Amino acid sequence: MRHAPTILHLDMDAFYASVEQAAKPSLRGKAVVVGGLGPRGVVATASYEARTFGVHSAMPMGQARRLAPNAAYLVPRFGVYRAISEQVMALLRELSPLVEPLSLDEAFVDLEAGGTAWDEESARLAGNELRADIRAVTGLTGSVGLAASKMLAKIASEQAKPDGLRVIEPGTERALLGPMPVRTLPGVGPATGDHLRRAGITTVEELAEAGEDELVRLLGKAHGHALYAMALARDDRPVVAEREAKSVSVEDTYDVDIHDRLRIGTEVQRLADRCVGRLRGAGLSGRTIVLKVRRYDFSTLTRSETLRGPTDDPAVVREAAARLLDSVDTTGGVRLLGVGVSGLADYTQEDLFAQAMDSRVAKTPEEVVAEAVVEPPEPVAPQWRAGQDVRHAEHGPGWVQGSGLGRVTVRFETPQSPPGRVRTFSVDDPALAAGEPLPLVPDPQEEEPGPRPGHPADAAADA
Ligand code: TTP
Ligand code: MG
Ligand code: MG
Repeated sequence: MRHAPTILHLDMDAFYASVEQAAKPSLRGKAVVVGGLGPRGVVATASYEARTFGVHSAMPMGQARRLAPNAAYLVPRFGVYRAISEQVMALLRELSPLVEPLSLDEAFVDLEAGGTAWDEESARLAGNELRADIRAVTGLTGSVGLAASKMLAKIASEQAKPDGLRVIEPGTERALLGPMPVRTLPGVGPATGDHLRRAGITTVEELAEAGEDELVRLLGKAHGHALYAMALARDDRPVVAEREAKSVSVEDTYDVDIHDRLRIGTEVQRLADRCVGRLRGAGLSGRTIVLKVRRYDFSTLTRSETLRGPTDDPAVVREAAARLLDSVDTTGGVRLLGVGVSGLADYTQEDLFAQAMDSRVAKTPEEVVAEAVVEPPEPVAPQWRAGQDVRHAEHGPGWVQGSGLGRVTVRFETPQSPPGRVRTFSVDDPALAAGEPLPLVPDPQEEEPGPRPGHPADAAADA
């Protein structure tokens, strides 16, 4: 392990909610909840103001509304979050070629590999400059953790939240980790956490005290061994730049094509178990389960299913693989079967991007590599959804504050305007149309913000 805190972990603060507050001046300093607004919707995230009411990610939306009835409830605008994520990742890549994104709002950076930092002082400086740059470019805050390992850098950024920076000095790691829950460690998902709790192990200290042999007995060789090392704060995992490398899969080719459907099913279950073994051994969990089938005629199919959150649970992977197999025609026989998990995280997080689809699975285009995959039909969205960008022919840009009973309420404000006024229209008012998201930070090339005579975007102001 290195001796200087030169692994940086960045995580944006209340990411989706902060973006919405930056875009919508009337929501700044207010309780904001972003998530699925349908009957089975869940909270994606809540602003820090909303968290004081107890609202948090993954909570059913109904419960959030009871806890914080006056909060603003908004649908996610993924396109905007993705664009800001790219700006943040670009700033990270200026610090080092070794940047490992974990999600839209989060990444590891190896500062030493980039020559940006070599000791505590230079690391701290780089972290502070990064935070300032992120604020200047995106208008948002992020928290930075610095440590000598990935595991501790992530813990440090969590402790720095919100809008902070924390350094964990090499040598102090074990004392810090000891009292923390086992779920703090990478590779301890809900399933492993339950398993350990039943064995009476709830803290990292108890994990270390249990000893390596006991952990291997409880969790198997690879996983037990890896977890024991983590409990002692030994974490040598490198920061890995390629996301593509982040999948784990196993496959078998059969000498004789298998025709028996039951036998194919058993083989898939066996492969799923082996795949989870590899996954756990690497201290990983993943969201996307992939099934590969090569048929007697060498035609090869891939089917995938993306779960709501990363898993390291063999039962979950087995079930998903079995569901995928159901959709594959194997008459004629198969000569190769494979099971893989991608969309990996080195920790387990209830990730609920999928809730917007109101189903337990969601497929995103790049994850579905199959010929002839049948996409679920697009849900018929209500015309106006709270949080959505709109533009009115006369009043200009705004966002939907609410709709119902044939009316839609729009607040007319932009990221650079003061809090705006609300107006109500008929839902089919021809002057109202879906709008484009506006940049959170004004383009530095542009002059003072304000009406630009003759500029089409400001026609309303001129009128
Ligand atoms: P997080 O970084 O876990 O949370 P956060 O950025 O909202 O708040 P914090 O300051 O504690 O980091 O997740 C980043 C985004 O991912 C979050 O804004 C919304 C989305 N997300 C979900 O959609 N579902 C989830 O369960 C979680 C945890 C996050
Ligand atoms: Mg975050
Ligand atoms: Mg995050």
